[in-house]
Amino acid sequence: PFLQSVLEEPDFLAGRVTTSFIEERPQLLSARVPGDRGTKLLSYLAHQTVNQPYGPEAAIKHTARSKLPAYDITTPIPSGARDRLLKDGPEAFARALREQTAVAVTETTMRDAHQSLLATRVRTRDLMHVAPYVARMTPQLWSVEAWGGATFDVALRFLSEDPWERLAKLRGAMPNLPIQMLLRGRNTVGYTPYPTRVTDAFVDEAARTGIDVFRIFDALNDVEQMRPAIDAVRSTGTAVAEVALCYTGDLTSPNEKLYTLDYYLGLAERIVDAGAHVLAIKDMAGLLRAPAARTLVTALRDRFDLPVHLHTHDTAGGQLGTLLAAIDAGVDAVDVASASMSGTTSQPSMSALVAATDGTTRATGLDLQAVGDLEPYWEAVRQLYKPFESGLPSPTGRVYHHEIPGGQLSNLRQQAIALGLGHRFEDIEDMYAAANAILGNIVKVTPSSKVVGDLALALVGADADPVDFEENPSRYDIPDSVVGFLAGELGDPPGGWPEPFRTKALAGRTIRPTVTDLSEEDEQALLANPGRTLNRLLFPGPTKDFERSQEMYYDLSLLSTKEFLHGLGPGQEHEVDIEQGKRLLLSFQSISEPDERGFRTVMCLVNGQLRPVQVKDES
Ligand code: PYR
Repeated sequence: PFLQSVLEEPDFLAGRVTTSFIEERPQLLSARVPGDRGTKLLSYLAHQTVNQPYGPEAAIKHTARSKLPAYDITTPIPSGARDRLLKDGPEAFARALREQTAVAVTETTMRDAHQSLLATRVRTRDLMHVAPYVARMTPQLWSVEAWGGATFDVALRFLSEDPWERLAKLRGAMPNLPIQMLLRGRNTVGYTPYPTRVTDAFVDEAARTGIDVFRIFDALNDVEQMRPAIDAVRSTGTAVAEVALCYTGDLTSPNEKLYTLDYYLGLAERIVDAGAHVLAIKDMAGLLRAPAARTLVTALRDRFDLPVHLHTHDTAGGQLGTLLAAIDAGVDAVDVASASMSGTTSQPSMSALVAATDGTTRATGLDLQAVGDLEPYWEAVRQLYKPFESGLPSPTGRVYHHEIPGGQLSNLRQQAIALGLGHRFEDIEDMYAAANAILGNIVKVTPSSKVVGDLALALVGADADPVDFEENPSRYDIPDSVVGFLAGELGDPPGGWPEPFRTKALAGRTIRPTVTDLSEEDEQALLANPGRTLNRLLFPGPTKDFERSQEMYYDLSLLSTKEFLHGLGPGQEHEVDIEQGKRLLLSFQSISEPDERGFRTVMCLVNGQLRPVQVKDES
């Protein structure tokens, strides 16, 4: 590569070569780096090619990009809700939402839809290909939910991507649309509480990088657990604090004793007092039936002057009905996903919502044709990520019994399969309901849902009788998350603690201490490099894995998703734009039999030059 760079040097080509030629051109010596980058990427690709961790690639003839709409994205971006937010500020922006007639729409495909259908695996480049189209073809959106929730740790853990870079890129591509994130209160984007200082730094950095709307919730509906996040968002002065009440149970049922209308109104009052700009109903499992939506939305809007934003999952298949009932009752905004990424554990379909409200006073303003034109791209993206499909082929009414949130239902199936319990999934669903009852009929959403799920898997795995477990918990291994929950790590559950079970279960167990302060070194690091430091503070292990992957394989986000998942296809030449104007052509010629240590030699070609790469066969 060094020789090649010299041969391409303009002065060299023009014959202007002196003895100080190299000293004056240090870049020629660092020109070894592109070669290294190519080899690093090749090592990864060769590994995927040999080991096929995601199985053989689907025989798809087209690329996802070929399914992008026929729309000229060099045209100027129309103005949108973000322009109004920047001009008017969060209070007036929220007030305008409450005053508008059209039902406002949040598009969740870039976050919750793929979190709930494809194990959160959609990569930044697949979001970035469509983002300029979303900005131009659906400028009427109130917001695009594109960050937070599980996307943060999945980026570090499985995609070798820095979540902050994703946000910055999306911000650049959709300057007219508010980007919304899901923030788990004190748990930020993690699974246990972090010090308030971490929440503050996280919110600041997220707002600075591109978040306009923070949807904040707490997994036990404990307002105190959300307060630091609400304060942090309010003190940005520019971002919207949308605060959620998590919906569970069935408020229209005469048998509902805990999660009643009074419960939700009391909770909403505390949320409003805490300083919310927008009130969200977060129906994470899709339990909010149409009549309950009507009752709840009407009551919330009668009692408070904040706008109400409804989020649901279509697990049982009927949630468009819930959205329409809520719209009739005056709900101000709703969440939907592109039709090809909607339904079952995801949100209801955007096309269906637009079609159902067009011609009414509450029409969304979105163009049904434009919304439909974006669907083939997402359908093609979904094909690419087929290895991560949840395995839930159809709606399920069993959700009204087990109450498993959409995002978890798909995950739990995969966890069950990994534990060899895939064939007993219905037992796990039943045990989840039993575990919830034992833990005190709690709100179930990340991370409290993980607590219930961990317990259900442990009990089914141990063939335990839930009645015996409840009576004699000291005789059982209890997952750490469950012990932490019972110790109060996540806050206090709405129905109080289940006694005497709790005391019996905690007796003699080690409780992990909660960290409330940061070290002086971490404080300094937060000032110097907030994004990188937050990655480390929130997810030390995955951040290390991410950094190691960057060292070993360079920047994997440069690879197309087909290459990233399946490696190099036989007889195919892959183009990788390693930097502006620098393209590598990669292919492989042959793969040897494994040697005595189990290594295969993959004969690769980089821009026509042969490069043998050794790969351990792990298959
Ligand atoms: C999350 O916390 O990621 C959810 O989607 C609830």
